[in-house]
Parts: sequence; C-alpha cells; structure tokens
Amino acid sequence: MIISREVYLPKWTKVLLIVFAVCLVFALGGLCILGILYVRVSVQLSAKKTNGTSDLMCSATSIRRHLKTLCNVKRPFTHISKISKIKTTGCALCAVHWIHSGGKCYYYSTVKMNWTQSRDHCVTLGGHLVIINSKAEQDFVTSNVEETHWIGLNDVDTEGHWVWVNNQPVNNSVEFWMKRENEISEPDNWTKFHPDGEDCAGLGHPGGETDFWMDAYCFEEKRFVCEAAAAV
Ligand SMILES: [Ca+2]
Ligand SMILES: [Ca+2]
Repeated sequence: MIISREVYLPKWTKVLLIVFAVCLVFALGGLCILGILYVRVSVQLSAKKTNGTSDLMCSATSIRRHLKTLCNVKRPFTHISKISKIKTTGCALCAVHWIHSGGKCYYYSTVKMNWTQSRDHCVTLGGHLVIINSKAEQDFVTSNVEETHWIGLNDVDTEGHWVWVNNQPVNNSVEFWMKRENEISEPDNWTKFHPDGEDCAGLGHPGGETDFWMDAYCFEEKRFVCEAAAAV
C-alpha cells in the first residue's frame, strides 16, 4: 500500500527559488548584452584595422608619388652622373663618359671623324674640340690617349696663323708642336699627299707619339678630344 504525501516547501525556500529565477533571467540578459557589446567592439576594431591598413596604403602611395616626383625632377639631370671633388669650388659635375680635370670635362671619342665633323660633334655634345691653355692641360689631355686625336686648332683661314676653335690664336709661350732636330719641325704643312697642305692639328700622328701637336690633313679621320666647362 502506497501512501502519497504532499510535499510542502518552506516559504523561505520559495522566495529563494524566485530570487534565483530572477537572477538567472538577469544573468542571461547580461550575457546577451555582453555578446552584443563583444560583436560591436569586434566590428569597431575590425574597422579600425581596415582604416589603419588603408592609411598605410595611402602612406605608401604618397611615398611612391613623392618618389616619382623626385625622379621626374632628377630626370633632366640624368646626363650628369659623375661627381668629382675639386679643391676650391666644391663639386664639379661632368656628363656620362666625360672625365673631370681642373674644373673642366673632357670627352675622348671612340669613333673617328675628319676635323670638321669632330668639331661639330663636340658642339652637339655640349662642348667644343679641346683648347689647350697650359702645360698641365696638355699633360692631362695626352695622358689619356694612345693614338692620334684631333684637337681644336687649325690654320684653315690663313696659312701659318693657328687659331683655336674659339678664334683665339695660339699663345706662343704655351705651344707643344713636335720639334725635330736637323729637320723641319711641326707644323710643316706637308703637301706630299695634298697640295693644300696640312691645316688641322692633332696629338701625334697615326704611327707616332701622341705627346705633341702635329698638323695633318683635315680630311683624315681620327679620334678627337672634346672639352666642356664642368657644372659646379
Ligand atoms: Ca697649314
Ligand atoms: Ca705636319
């Protein structure tokens, strides 16, 4: 025989259960709120991260733009590549393939031309056929040649009156014509192979030393030396 008994909870237990239920509801509500806040914060952090990346990309783009601007500014000077120290005036600039010495730039051609073509070619390169004004310049110019080269000196207009390409006559105290003992020295205006003689000057001749000046036929093709002022 089963005897059923009705269970009666104390009143304070009911109150506790009600309080517990209420707390549970608030706890669930709080979790929901925390969840929502978490999602919002995550979205905001993600947005900031994206903005930061965007800022970096903008910075990189800006740097690239500035570099491009600098490159564009530099482009007009790309023909100037050599920077040489000189004692009194700071830095001297010579174009590519030109050599600096004493505040001037020198270009030694790799091709051969007649004297007139050589003169004109130096002008197209921004200079002129070399004008030698001193022993030091003569020594420098000849130190870089191993075969005959044209220089900017001729007596085309008046035989025996040698002038540089700037129309200045040769300074008799600064001349380096080849001297021969017991023979005619240079310039000898040799006419054996051309009746008009030799009216253009070069360093040496095809088969000889290059340390001295010799007159030669202007139509001969030789390498040549150009000169230009260095940019300072
Ligand atoms: Ca002559
Ligand atoms: Ca000669």
